[in-house]
Amino acid sequence: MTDAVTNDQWFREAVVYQIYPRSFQDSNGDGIGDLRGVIDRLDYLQALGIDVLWLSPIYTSPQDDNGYDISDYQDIDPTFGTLADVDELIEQAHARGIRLVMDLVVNHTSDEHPWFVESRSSTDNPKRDWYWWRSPDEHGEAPNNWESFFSGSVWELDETTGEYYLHLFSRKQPDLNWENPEVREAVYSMMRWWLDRGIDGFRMDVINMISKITSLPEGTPIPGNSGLGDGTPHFLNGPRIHEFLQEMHASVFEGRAGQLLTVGEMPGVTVEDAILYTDPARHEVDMVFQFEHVGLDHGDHKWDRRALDLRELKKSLGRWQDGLAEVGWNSLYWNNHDQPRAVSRFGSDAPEHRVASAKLLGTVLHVHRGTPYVYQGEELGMTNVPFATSDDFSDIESVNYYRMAVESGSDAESVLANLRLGSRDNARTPMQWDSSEHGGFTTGTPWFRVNPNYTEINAEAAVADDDSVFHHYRRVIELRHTEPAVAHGDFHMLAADHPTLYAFTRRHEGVELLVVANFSGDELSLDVLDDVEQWAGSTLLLGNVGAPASVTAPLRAWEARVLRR
Ligand code: ISL
Ligand code: CA
Repeated sequence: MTDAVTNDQWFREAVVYQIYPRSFQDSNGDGIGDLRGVIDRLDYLQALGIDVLWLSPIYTSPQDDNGYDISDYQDIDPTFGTLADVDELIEQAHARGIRLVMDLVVNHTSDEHPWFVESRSSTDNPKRDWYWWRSPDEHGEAPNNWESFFSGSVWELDETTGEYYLHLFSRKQPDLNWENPEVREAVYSMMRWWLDRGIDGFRMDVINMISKITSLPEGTPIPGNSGLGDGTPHFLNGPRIHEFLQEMHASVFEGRAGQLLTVGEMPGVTVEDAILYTDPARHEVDMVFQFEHVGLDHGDHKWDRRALDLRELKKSLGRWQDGLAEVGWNSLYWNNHDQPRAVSRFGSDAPEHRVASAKLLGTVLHVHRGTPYVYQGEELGMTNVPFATSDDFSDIESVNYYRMAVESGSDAESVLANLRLGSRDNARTPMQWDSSEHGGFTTGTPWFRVNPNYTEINAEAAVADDDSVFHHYRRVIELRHTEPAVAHGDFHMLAADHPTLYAFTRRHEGVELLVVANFSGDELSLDVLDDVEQWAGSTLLLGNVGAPASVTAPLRAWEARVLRR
């Protein structure tokens, strides 16, 4: 830790690794990853050099949305293990210098959570107001036209009382009513309980959706979408969101010893919002996940995919770098459990380019200013999956989209093509550990088929090969720990209008770094940079395709270099 970092900004030098427990490592042969499996792989994570582990939800859950539908926040789903396993994981992680961050899913619960079971039981139940109940409109229909993130209306009619409840996600994920102070205190007290148990913070699921405009106004109609509308302006970054986050901070985090981490997952967040959310003086969250760069290859809807223009990507990420340069802090990610695989999306998964482009992506991302996140398998260059038919998909979002799109007359083949590119299932196939059956993920039948390329792309092979994507990630993570300019330097984008060159500098206390990366399979001269000859005598800190003829030589296919002077 350098002097430049105050204790509560420790995360500027940290790298986070995300585990999707269901797909990481099965330890008991039931085909589903579990906590014991995570414990067994901690040495692997330590070798990679990461500082923080973020676990996707492991709480008791009917698994309608793979654990993002929680029916008991203070217990572990038997699929994953027990509270004793979590205690052991905390201890074993801490023993290796790794902090543990848990997923916090409190915009909604499961419909099987006792709070909701009570709430739906009658209109005068004390927990009725813990969720969003509304009478049918004057035509006996849903209270408004909002479309759910998982297709269809956000409203579900409940027979018990003849009223509708709101669910922004699946009908098994009813939204909690944060207007009710009892709800908020119940959540804060649960969070304190987890911190007391020894965890080091939370990744907060869709946390910028908890404050809604309480009149729930109609959304703007979505063309061709059977009467549904876009409700997001009425619940993203809503009127009381900053108040709620500050209250949470005061009630849960204030005065706690230790180095905690809070990251808010915030679809639709702007740079201006993010400055407010992450300004340390405002005591809200340490950083946010923003979605701008992962929306650039979407059309009007997530499922209309279009080609990514590198200039757009640089413009977007560059604007976030500039916007949070003085106040606040960025999260940096290409991948998570909701996104297709980075190498297939931003790089090239063609056999001749996969390794180089996966390393290039790691290099570019990790040398930005912000805290980088590695999603399981990204450090191996794991790719998208060759899904054949609609039966090959598992995720509720993909399954619902396919059904509704085909029902409403879309061509099944083009729907499938969109799914192959955009489905969250691309990220959710099991981790590829070795070349044995099912990639070493399980000795039983895996809950989800392993990507057939596991025989070639797997951790065992990568760890044994010093030239692998794994060792490149290890080196770039190490760079954040050893080269202060990576964690603390300023950021300056170069050649913003170039279609294939990603180039920027970082400066810190008399040191300057230059990152140059060729997002193409063609050779690329660096002459397009104004003062490239000034870098001729600089040191090559990191490269990805073997020694170049000189530090300023033309970049080969998917080559990336980090220079220092
Ligand atoms: O992947 C998405 C759908 O296109 C995103 O909109 C995603 O649903 C959104 O980022 C919120 O994600 C989080 O909350 C969801 C859960 O399904 C995701 O896995 C989680 O990361 C509901 O809890
Ligand atoms: Ca298991």
